[in-house]
Amino acid sequence: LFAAVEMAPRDPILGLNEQFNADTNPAKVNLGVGVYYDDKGKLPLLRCVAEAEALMQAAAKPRGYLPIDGIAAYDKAVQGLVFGADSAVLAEGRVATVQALGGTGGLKIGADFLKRLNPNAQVLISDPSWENHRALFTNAGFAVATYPYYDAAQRGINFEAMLAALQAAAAGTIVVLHACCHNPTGYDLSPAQWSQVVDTVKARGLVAFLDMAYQGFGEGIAEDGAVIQQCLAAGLDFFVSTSFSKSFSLYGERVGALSVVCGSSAEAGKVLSQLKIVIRTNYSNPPTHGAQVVAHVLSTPALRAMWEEELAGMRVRIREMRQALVAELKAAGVSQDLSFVTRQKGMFSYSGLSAAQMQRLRSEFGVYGVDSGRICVAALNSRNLKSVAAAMAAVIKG
Ligand code: PLP
Ligand code: TYF
Repeated sequence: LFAAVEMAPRDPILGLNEQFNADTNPAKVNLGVGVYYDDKGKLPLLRCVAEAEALMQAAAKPRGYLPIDGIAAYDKAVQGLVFGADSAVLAEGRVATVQALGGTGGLKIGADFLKRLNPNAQVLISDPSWENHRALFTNAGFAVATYPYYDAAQRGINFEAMLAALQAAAAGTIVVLHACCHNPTGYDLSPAQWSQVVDTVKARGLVAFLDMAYQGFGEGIAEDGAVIQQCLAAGLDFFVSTSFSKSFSLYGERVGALSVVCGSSAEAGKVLSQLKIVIRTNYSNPPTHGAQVVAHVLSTPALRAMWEEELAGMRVRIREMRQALVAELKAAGVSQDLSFVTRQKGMFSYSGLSAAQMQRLRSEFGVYGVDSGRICVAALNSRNLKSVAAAMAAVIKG
């Protein structure tokens, strides 16, 4: 039966983890996968999460099946966070939100629904993008192409080319956009650039699918979600996937959501019924624990304030690491201007290093980043910073 099965390629990023784990270099540093570690190099358990769990434990409940679309209080809390609690679109009942298995699950439910809705649409993702975007929409049955994004020479975004590609896209084209903290480059659009993108999406009849996996890691919760307000103001129907993996440090709990903004509450009701079919025929209904934690934190003022503070702490620490990395590289004798690292947002930095340089970092120094030059700044800390900077300086200087 399985004689003809071929070995599938490893995930380029998760595969790096296996290589890292096998490396016996005691000085090894993992800057590959996008995970936030604290200054001690530990994966944090947020205090707001621990407190919510303690409260839940004290009032432990039996575990029945959840509704297909998840915990109602969770979906409502997600809507409040993403769209603003007193947003008109919520009062009008125009948003269909379902609990999902992480941000990936939200993307997948959206992709499967879109495939039923508009099977011949093309999907455009940024060049480059999170590799799973391509894989996920391809597996959902779509033809996936890219719109220009990263401009290596400018150390930024080739915005004119991006906009031109969107202007040339056929009506109905699904455009996957990183709402904030672009993965992998770290370069985000300015509010004025977003406004042009939103206008183009509207004028050309494109379908915006916003992937929000890092809300709160860029400038702040509201700032990072500002593009959502622009889409609402433009009157678009659009998709938003939400991930709490990073912002709650709940990676393994698989907590996320999909929200679909519709033209009316009647439409939202019908869309929700379709999303439920996608869910039912894939995994029936979602798990309880992580969503209960997040719902609890978001809807309890004291825990919510604690979360916002802890999230701000992560954001500020990453920023400090960006500045410190630039300073250390300079101190290590790198003469080129690397200040672009501090203009980037979120967990990642496109360092500009070549694949050969990234491979040297791994083999000679035990510093693991992605061959594209992407490093996870959120894995730098005051202990490993100097050795990482020294290794990077060595390969940059040749
Ligand atoms: N989208 C982007 C851009 C990501 O970087 C990630 C990272 O994991 C995800 C989605 C998926 O998030 P999750 O782990 O919650 O599925
Ligand atoms: O880009 C990253 O590192 C994170 C984590 O298939 C990740 O988004 C990477 C690859 C993958 C799933 C998650």
